[in-house]
Amino acid sequence: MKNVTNAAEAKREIAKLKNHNCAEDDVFFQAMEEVLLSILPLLNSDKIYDKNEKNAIIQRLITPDRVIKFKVTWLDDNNVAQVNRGYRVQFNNALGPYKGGLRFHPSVNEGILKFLGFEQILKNALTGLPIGGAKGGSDFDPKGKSDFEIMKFCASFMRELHKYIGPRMDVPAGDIGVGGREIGYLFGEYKKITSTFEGVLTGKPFFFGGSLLRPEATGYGVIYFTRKMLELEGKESLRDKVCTVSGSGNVALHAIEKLQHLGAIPVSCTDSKGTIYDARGVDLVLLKELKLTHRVSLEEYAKTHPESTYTPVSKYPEGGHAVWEIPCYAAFPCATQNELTAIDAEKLVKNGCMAVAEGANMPSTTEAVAIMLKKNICLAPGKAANAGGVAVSGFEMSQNAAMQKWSFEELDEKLKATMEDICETVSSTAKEYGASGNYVVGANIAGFKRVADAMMAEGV
Ligand code: NDP
Ligand code: 2IT
Repeated sequence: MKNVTNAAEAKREIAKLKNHNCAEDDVFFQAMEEVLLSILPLLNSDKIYDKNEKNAIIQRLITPDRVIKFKVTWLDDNNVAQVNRGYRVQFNNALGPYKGGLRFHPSVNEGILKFLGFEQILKNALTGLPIGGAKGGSDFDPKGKSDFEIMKFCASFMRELHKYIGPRMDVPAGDIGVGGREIGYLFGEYKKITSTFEGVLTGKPFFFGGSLLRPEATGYGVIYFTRKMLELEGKESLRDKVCTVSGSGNVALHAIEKLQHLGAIPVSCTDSKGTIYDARGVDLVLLKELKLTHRVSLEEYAKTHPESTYTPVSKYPEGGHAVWEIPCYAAFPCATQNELTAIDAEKLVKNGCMAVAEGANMPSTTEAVAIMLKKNICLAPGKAANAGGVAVSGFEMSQNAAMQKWSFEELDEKLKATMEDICETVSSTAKEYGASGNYVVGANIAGFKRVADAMMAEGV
């Protein structure tokens, strides 16, 4: 891709690329198109990134270093053989070892992992830590599986994955469907195969090499980022404000927790089956018990709190989501990609929402992003707002390498400083390139520059 200096040229180049990829790549193109279109102010003003044809920097950035695909076979509790697909997309290691989560969800395919790996390159660059970008996972569905089945699946997945990872090569972590339990089983198998106890995975349970604050890091980080963004944009703080959150997994639970610490009133959560709206504020103790201990549907929440409302997904008209209809000061999509559509964005605007901070990766559709930016909602893109998770993963790598354990308070201070630093960098970069207040442009340019500079310095 050469001489891309305007939107039409960028779109033409993307259309050409599409011919060489598969149908599963829709979300990958969505992520790539957002980045390429929003870095145009940089490409136009600093010709070394684009006009210097010798570098082919964009073409190199959007092509993964390698995509590893493998078969995962395991025996279920009835001793019946099961087969899944495993993947690791090692996208770019210009800044450091490949780093990024593993997702276990029936929807997982190569296109989704390419989109996530691509986003991870720029996100990891924004943290300022020496980590490259990757993502992996499987179409395995952990829901309804026994602990023993999860263990057998993880062991089988690692029997293949271990060949491609290492503390200086590629360091996976969690994502949807992969938490401390799964990381524990994956780590146990890696240790058995290689006879080494090393920081090859992050998000490990604390008592064998994990970092304090890693479970909380992504959710807390989103709120630290939002607090700083509201301050920089001269908006009112989150205190006493009604906020909506989607998801009820790792990111959502800790975003809700930090909102409560700051005196905000998070009133919602969702899962794949429905939405809870609890106007008095979410009962986080109950929610954690339902989701972390019992792993049951949110319908159970309404049984304990009949004054809350449960809206099943099936009862909601196509193209919109009940959670974004609730009037709020700030909204936090923390479940999955494309969960906030144009219809939802219009509702947020109509209800006077001031800020949207993405805890999930690419939760807003392209159309929703355009609407929110046009209507001056402060939009914190996922690659900046949710970078706290991978940042504390980076801190876990440091602790493992130095055989040390840092305190919760020390890590929390570092997380806060990292999120505020990312926010300031993103904001000042947007200003520098004539897009003041546009955090999407700021995040993409700031992340891209760091990676592109390293790639050029390292040669072709
Ligand atoms: P979890 O598996 O802990 O929770 C995921 C939540 O999202 C669950 O409530 C789940 O509902 C819901 N969800 C998942 N898929 C869908 C879907 N297709 N439709 C509707 N709801 C869905 O994952 P995390 O909290 O870790 O991840 C959430 C998001 O945050 C993802 O986009 C992830 O990539 C991103 N992220 C995660 C980080 C981390 O450190 N964990 C770091 C940065 C970003 P149900 O249980 O019913 O499936
Ligand atoms: O999307 C993400 O940043 C993650 N799932 C966390 C990655 C990591 O390596 O901690």
